[in-house]
Amino acid sequence: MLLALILMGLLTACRQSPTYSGPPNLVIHMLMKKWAIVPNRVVVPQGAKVELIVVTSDVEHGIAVPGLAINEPVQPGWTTVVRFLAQKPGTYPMRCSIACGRGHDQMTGEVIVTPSPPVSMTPVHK
Ligand SMILES: [Cu+2]
Repeated sequence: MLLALILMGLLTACRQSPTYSGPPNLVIHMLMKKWAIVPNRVVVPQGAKVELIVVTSDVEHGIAVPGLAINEPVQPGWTTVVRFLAQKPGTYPMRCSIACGRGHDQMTGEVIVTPSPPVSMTPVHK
């Protein structure tokens, strides 16, 4: 049983998106429900350490952002925490990854990573 848990942990770690150490600097709460992702547009600046805290208000859904290597189940009664480093500017389509019923295909959105300001405008933290 313990071994199974360890193996599951390893498998989870292997398919995670680029993560980071320390606390996030952006925490975004998200709700999945029949049949929407709220908010369906998440805008983060390049370089941000992002934490998505995702819950469902009805059945099991899945939060997937293939371009950021994110795909995690979101189960009733549980909170799914997804961490990623917003490395590359762009628009990343987001969708539900678990067939949840009639309106499953409507459960879409996007994560937008906006370019960071020019180097000269970036505050220096050393
Ligand atoms: Cu779904």
